[in-house]
Amino acid sequence: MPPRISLTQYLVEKQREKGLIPAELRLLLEVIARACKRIGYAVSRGAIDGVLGEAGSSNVQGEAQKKLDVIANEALLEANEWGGNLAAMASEEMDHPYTIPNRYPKGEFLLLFDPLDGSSNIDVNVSIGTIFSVLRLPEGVAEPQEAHFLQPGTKQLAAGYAVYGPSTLLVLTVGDGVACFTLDKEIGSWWLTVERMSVPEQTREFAINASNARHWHAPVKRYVDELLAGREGPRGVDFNMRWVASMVADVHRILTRGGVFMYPRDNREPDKPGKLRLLYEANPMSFLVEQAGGAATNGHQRIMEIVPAKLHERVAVFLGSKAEVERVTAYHRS
Ligand code: P6P
Repeated sequence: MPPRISLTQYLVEKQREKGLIPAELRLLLEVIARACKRIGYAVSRGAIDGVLGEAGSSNVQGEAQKKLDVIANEALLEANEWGGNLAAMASEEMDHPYTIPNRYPKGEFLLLFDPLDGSSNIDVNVSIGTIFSVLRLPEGVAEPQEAHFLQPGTKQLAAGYAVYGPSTLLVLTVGDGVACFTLDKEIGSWWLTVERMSVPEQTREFAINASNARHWHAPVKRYVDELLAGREGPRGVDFNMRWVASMVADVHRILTRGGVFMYPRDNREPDKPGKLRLLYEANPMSFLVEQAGGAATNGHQRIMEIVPAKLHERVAVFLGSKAEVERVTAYHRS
């Protein structure tokens, strides 16, 4: 058995051989990975440590926070505030960006995260995860403001997620493909277990919350109806459906074996562009999927080219196997 490569070695090699990431970014990614270990441990303790259930508070989205949402958010803040790599952080769980306290040095990066995605699955023991995205603070900015986070996804330096499932995995891109690391809980190391994840261009599997079907716009209804018609319909083959309701789990399945993930805007709230957040859910996942050979649009354009107007902006999401994303996007144009 060849020696396993650790996350640290993988990042040092990206830094040294490809000059892809400066040492400060490598250090930041290692701190994030360490925080994810801590979050995964808290998640695994569940009822034993009394961390299930509601926190009794709500977040900027007006959603009731779970205790573990708050624990995960605090774990990422505490792990990242002192290292000197970051200028500020933004989280689904905080109304406004968190500026690094003056007692610590500020760095050149901005970190955005959904500390615990899929919270509705926490209390029923279904996989959940942490999603993160790294941007560079614009040149010459001394005091980071919300506006400095409003960069298109193409500006991301790195993105990834941890999935707390049967295994605890870390999936990461720094712009040179997508790697998957598995946590060895005995010694606390992240071992490289998939060097280059790849999304098959074709798929027979789709993911959408079908309970919203009566609210979908026509292009989505046409696309999904054709999938449901299977071999008797225009597609001529049968399709399978999965919906975990944890974006991290659904995206990991797609990065592993292909598929198309959809969370479209619909008529429930016509003014709402979608449910998922652009900056710390759709953009990092789009970066990963594109780096793995897939595609990601909002039905009309590449998600990573959208210039955000607000920190907690929402967006429609169609991502995964390129042939299917291109088809459902084409239906929006016709
Ligand atoms: P629904 C979890 O709350 C989340 O933000 C994503 O992780 C997931 O894909 C989606 O919402 C599930 O939404 O409406 O099916 O519960």
